[in-house]
Amino acid sequence: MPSLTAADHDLRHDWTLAEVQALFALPFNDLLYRAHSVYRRHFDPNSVQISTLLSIKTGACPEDCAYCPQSARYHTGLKAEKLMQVEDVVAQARSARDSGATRFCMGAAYRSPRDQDLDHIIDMVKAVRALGMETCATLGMLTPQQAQRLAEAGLDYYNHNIDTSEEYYGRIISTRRFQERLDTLQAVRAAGMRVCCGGIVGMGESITDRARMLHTLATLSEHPESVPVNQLVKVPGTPLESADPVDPLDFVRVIAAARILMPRSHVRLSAGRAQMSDELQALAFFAGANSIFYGDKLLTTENPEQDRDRQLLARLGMHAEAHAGVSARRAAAEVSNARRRAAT
Ligand code: SAM
Ligand code: DTB
Ligand code: SF4
Repeated sequence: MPSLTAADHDLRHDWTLAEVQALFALPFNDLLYRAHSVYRRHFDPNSVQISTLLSIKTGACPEDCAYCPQSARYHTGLKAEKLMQVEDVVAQARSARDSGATRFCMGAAYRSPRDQDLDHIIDMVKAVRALGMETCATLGMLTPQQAQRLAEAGLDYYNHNIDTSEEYYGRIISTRRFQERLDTLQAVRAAGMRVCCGGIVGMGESITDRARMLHTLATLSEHPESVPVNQLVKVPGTPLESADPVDPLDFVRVIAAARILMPRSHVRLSAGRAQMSDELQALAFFAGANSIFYGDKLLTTENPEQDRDRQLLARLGMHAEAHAGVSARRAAAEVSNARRRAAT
């Protein structure tokens, strides 16, 4: 019988909460050393997966998520917009592809989509896929039938975040239960789509809450293929507008712990990068983050400008990860363009 390698031993689904808490209690350098060692056994540490987001339906959401500028309950000055036309979405996806993104993520401010909206979104998924990009959508809660329809349309990933620990969830959202998030994740898996699921750091949660959130993800029977770690973007008008800032080193600890717990997943350094220094982002990449949102906007808030990101990746000697449908040649050309721009 072939013997198991260290990489095989890294992958576990039976983590205890005490083990996860012990990771958070490690001295920073010990945690980073361990995370980076795991990272190198599973990935090229100089490669980063690049996604671009588009808000296809903005604002007027009936949910009360305390972090979210799109909830109808808060006065954030955001202009609500109806579901976009398919051709406008395709034009944005093409431009994201031409800038180097390999995955296009369509976000809608729904509690759950209506079936007639889903018809329209399915047309978007098919059209974006036809551009040779991976597709992702985040539309709120899905029924098993809706998940099945999206999977049949060719949707590659579904994003649905648990956001925080089950224990802290009620402090952030009162209009749905944590278990409902898990039910949708189950429906997405059963339909055969890949899962993108993570959370937010900086909502006043304790370190134990962060450990519990990662413990929930790392003990799913299959780890999410993509784990976005968002730093709260404090939007004026939301209940969390004045939340205490996160210690940047504590943010990196969450990335490192996610890397160790889910070694084969892409860990995304997600929202909040516009508020981070290049050095902090570099540390997050060292700790095992290997995916970013690229483009000047997230859904409704700012992301770093594309030029700043190109320069950062070039300074770090990092390159865009190609996916099967996108030629490695185009990704390489993108990196050499970025290097050229950074040098000028
Ligand atoms: N309505 C759908 C839902 O809630 O699943 C999809 C869109 S929602 C905007 C997607 C995710 O964005 C949320 O689950 C949350 O993790 C993240 N998010 C929203 N507002 C944020 C903020 N101000 N800072 C950081 N992350 C945020
Ligand atoms: C995720 O975890 N973060 C993204 C994406 N998945 C959908 C959204 C971040 C939103 C930040 C606030 C905004 O721009 O509205
Ligand atoms: Fe609505 Fe999603 Fe924002 Fe919650 S996070 S208010 S469900 S758009």
